[in-house]
Amino acid sequence: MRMQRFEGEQGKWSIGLVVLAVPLALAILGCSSSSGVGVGDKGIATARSRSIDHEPCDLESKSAERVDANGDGRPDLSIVKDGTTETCRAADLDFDGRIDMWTYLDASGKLRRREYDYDRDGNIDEIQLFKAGDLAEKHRASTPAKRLDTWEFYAAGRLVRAERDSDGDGRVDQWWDYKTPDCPVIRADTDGNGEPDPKSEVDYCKESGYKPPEQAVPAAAPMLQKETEGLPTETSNRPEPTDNAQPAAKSKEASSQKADASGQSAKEGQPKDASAKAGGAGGSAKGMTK
Ligand SMILES: [Ca+2]
Ligand SMILES: [Ca+2]
Ligand SMILES: [Ca+2]
Ligand SMILES: [Ca+2]
Repeated sequence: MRMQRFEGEQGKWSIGLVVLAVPLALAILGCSSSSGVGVGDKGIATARSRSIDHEPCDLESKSAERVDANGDGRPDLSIVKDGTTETCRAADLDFDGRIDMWTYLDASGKLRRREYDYDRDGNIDEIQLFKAGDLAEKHRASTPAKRLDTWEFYAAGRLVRAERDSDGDGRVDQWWDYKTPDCPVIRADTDGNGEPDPKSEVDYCKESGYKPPEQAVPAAAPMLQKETEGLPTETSNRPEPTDNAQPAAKSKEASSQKADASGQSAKEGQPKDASAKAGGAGGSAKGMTK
């Protein structure tokens, strides 16, 4: 629910963005780096800095240009320059007196960074980093905890992979690979060793039967949207890698046999076996959840 609002706000602001920041739209070069990244034995990120670091942009600078777009007497857009070159700008897109978007340019005027406050609480919720003018990374705080928990990586404008710290302990515990835009393969660290568990892999579209709507959601949305829909992520209905349909069917059968068997389990070998089977299936499912 919350993320829906999140994306809605983003959509709304992109209108303001067009109005206020069109001159910034073209960009070729940028620089970015991910700080505080821990890398595991297999070369994957296992930890990331959760702190949301606002990059300074001196709005009080003498040379800053201030624009009062709605004529209410306070500036809604401040443009900070180094000499004649713009270095950063801050925009209050909804005129509530709080800055919603910060934009940073490199020395040649190319877009290199953006920061957004989507929910208007004065805290940055998302940092975007650009390389060669293209979106390369989004670092997001998807909860009100004022901490980063989601790191998205883009190539050619498309979300290709994401990392999540779903429990807020500073360790990455989900790795989402978007081989196609709407069908991530999700791996999770459920045993707490900091690396994806071999059996944790979930092909989202295969297992949920989800068919992505054509162009219905922005490229960044699917991962978060799916979560809010409560559809399987790392926790539920995880089949064995060998056969998709089998484990669910087996488990169902086993549990119904277990129900039948209640009260007569000692008499016959068969129900006892089914009961054990059910226990086994339950145990394996449990092992895959956190
Ligand atoms: Ca104003
Ligand atoms: Ca605002
Ligand atoms: Ca915020
Ligand atoms: Ca974690």
